Amino acid sequence: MIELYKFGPAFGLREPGPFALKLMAYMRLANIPHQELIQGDPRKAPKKKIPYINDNGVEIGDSTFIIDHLKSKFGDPLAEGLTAESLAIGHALNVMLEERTYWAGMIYPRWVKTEHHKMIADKFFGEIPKFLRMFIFKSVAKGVAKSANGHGIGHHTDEEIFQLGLSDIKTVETLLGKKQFMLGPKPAEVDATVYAFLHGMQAKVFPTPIQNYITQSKALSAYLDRMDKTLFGDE
Ligand SMILES: N[C@@H](CCC(=O)N[C@@H](CS)C(=O)NCC(=O)O)C(=O)O
Repeated sequence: MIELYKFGPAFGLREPGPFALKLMAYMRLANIPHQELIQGDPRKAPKKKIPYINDNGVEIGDSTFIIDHLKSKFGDPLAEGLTAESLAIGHALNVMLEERTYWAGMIYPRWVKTEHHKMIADKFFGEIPKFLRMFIFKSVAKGVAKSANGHGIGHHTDEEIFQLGLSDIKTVETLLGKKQFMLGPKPAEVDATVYAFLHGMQAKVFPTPIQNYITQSKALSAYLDRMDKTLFGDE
């Protein structure tokens, strides 16, 4: 049985790591039998990031390469009936959410802004004694802020960052239109990504203009509910 390593539920989210949630969603949509296990330490992962899988003793990191591996083994049922153009739209959406929206809507409000640091530290670093916890957390958060500067997003103002993220979310909303799922009446691979990132950004515990937009949008909220039911039923 394939083992999927994730952080595990936190902050009222099914999974706080959007890439792990994307993979959980993909494996459910593609009906791939697997077991989900908790791994809170990304240093143990083959690419030093969560998620990763262990498939019969072979560890694979990075959600995109993991999905490529799963497709080579189980086929690509989620692409059935879709045109090359639809798949290209899915690909573009994937890259937008993973490479930009993620920074504006998740990394920046959770790690760079300081208002939620204590809560995150208590949740993720709860095993570290209290007197050391904030010290260690701050040094990790400093590293993340440095990555945000390396990415470029960290150099923008608060207003500019949320403006970028909001334009991405509005693009998702426009492309969804009145459809049930992003590319039509059935969920496709891109729905795993869209669901995972929207789910993470709508978290009440991290209020942002993006979080507010998603929760106020009837279409996006209904989409999230529909995806959640499809993936988890009444779980
Ligand atoms: N490209 C990777 C990104 C994974 C990723 O960024 N994971 C984050 C959590 S959302 C992580 O493990 N961060 C911990 C770290 O960098 O130490 C994928 O698609 O799996």
